[in-house]
Amino acid sequence: MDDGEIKQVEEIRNRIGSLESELLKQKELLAQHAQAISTDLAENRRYAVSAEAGEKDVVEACCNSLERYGFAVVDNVIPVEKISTVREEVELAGPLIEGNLKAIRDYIGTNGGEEEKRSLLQLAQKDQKEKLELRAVRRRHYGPKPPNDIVWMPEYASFLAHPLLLQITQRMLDEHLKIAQLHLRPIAANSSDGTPGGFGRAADRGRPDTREWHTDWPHDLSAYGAGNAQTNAGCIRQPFPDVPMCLVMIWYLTDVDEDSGGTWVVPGSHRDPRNPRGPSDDITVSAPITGDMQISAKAGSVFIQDSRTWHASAMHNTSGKTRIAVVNRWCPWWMSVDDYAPGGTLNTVCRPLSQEEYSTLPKPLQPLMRHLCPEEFDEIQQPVLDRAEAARARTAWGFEQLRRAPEKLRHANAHVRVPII
Ligand SMILES: O=C(O)CCC(=O)C(=O)O
Ligand SMILES: [Fe+2]
Repeated sequence: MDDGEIKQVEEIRNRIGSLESELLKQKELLAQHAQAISTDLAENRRYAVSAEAGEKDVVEACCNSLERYGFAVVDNVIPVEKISTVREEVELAGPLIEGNLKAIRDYIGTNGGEEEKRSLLQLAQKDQKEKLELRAVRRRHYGPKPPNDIVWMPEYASFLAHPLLLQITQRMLDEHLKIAQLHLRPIAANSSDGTPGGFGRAADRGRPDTREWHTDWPHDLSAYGAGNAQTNAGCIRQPFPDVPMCLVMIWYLTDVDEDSGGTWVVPGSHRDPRNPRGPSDDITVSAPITGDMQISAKAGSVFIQDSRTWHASAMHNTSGKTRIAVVNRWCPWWMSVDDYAPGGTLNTVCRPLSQEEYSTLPKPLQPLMRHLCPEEFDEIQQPVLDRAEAARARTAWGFEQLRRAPEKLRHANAHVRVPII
């Protein structure tokens, strides 16, 4: 490089630097309007679109909302005439799931480490003597787990792989998807004995001005098990890369708003480098944040959020009715959804399915849950295969050029320039 070119490069780099700091300044200015933007967003439900709006419009609106705010709602996913059937099924499933978990907990007891509990459950599953519902997991030598909650909810299963949700998730994440977790998330109503409604420990509940901010796996900083290697499921390190890695769906089966368990969110937080649980981020997890808002949606709607979005379950519910909801976490094939937490026999991560349970799932749901069935070979799925096939063909074409006219290769990539910033 001669002196002139060195100077030119420096000028361009300085210009890029000042554009970047100008961008930061404008973002800080925008943050001053967070409350107003958020109030407008909540009042006008600008994050929501009806499933009946037409496929292209729904997918477009939903992906735009996810990109800008970090969340979206698709209204009317479950047809009105089906909602009570699904809700009743989920209400019945709750005690079955909890009853099974309690029986497992009673069986393994509170003494001993995770390794002992794991071996105990391995034996229990083998002799099938105890009245415990347990299923083998895909990984060899790992302990069995309670079955995936979906086995108790066949009606709900018929909606889970809704074509609109599939399209939205495929566009945001990748074409081959896995449902990595699925669980119920009821929010209690105030009870007649005076126990306040809301999510969390009874002693912490009841106030509309408290929160339990967090982000979701794989962006859940405490990773379920925190400092315990047996139960830590892994967490992406801060600052999170600006890539959506998991979409969380909350299927509301009762109406939700400020009084009845609408999810709390901080719009735009999916792109903020801080985190409510971040040890160095100076945020109080239990306090409101300027610009926070609660989702409102009718039963049958699905709330979708980027796992990086700061959010919280409502710690109050004054509606007089339990909020009924099912949560699922959808990930691309490349997420390491079930590799860690060897002692996490009771966590909700990748609860397995027997082959029979898997084969009775609705056909469109099977590809999303195939990784949960140890007997199934979990192959890379079609659109991802097509991409690889296209890359193979392009590579072969390149070598074809080499064989045909190697002397022409010298300038073949002359148009390819990579900026070194
Ligand atoms: O209960 C809600 O509305 C939020 C649920 C939630 O944060 C979760 O399951 O990760
Ligand atoms: Fe969450």
